[in-house]
Amino acid sequence: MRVCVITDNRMIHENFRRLIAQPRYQDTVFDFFCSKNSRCDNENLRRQGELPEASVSLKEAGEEFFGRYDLFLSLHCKQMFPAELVNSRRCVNIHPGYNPYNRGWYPQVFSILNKLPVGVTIHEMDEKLDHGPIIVRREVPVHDWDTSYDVYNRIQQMEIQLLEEYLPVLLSGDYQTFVPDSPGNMNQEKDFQELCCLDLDQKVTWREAIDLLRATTFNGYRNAYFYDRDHNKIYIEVHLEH
Ligand code: 0FX
Repeated sequence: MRVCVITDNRMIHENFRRLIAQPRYQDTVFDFFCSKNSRCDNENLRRQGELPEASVSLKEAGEEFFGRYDLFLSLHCKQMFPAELVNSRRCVNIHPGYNPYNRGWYPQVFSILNKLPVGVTIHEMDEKLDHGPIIVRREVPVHDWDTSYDVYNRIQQMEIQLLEEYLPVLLSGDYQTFVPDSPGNMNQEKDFQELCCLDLDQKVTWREAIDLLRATTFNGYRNAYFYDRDHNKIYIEVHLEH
């Protein structure tokens, strides 16, 4: 069996490589790719070996490429899978969210704000974003003192755990799926950008203000900001202690 793995996330990439090194997967061939598109500036990470060396643009790749594989695995792949691919081959996505809630960009950010469940979903892919029959989904808790970073770390641990548990059946196809009752909701990158721009004159409760700050606090990223009187951009994050 030959599997095409596409990933743009170093943590999942590293852990998945470790997982498939187990003897039980030695008869399966895994080919790794990262995305080749404008969203991904993967050059440095590829050079350092943190992302796959080979890259692929699924929009440009045709039947010749698709036909090489029995299964496609999207492990945080930042490109849409084309209709011709999802409709002709088994394509499975692992998504850092609890479908169908807050599909799309940075689910934990939006779950901190709208209180919809968050977690991990492994699902078969269709033409819509983070959509398709669910193989397994598992929720992670969100505490009042969590930032986006805290919840994301919890989600990533859960992703590794679910991949360990489910990889054998993902390969064999021996699983049941279900379709959730509602299409849920979806967020895009621009929704996140809008959240980050704070309006100092907006009237909100303390609860809303703290939620917005913790939803945009993520170690290593400067997200939320406002403009001071001299039109300087001032970044802001929050520190919470339990
Ligand atoms: O790989 P990933 O964790 O996930 C994203 C989407 O959220 C997901 O729905 C999609 N299936 C996948 C292909 O791409 O994204 P990331 O590694 O770019 O970001 C991880 C976290 O970092 C994100 O949840 C929030 C935080 N972050 C990221 C950026 C780029 C920020 O707080 N600010 C940022 O500017």
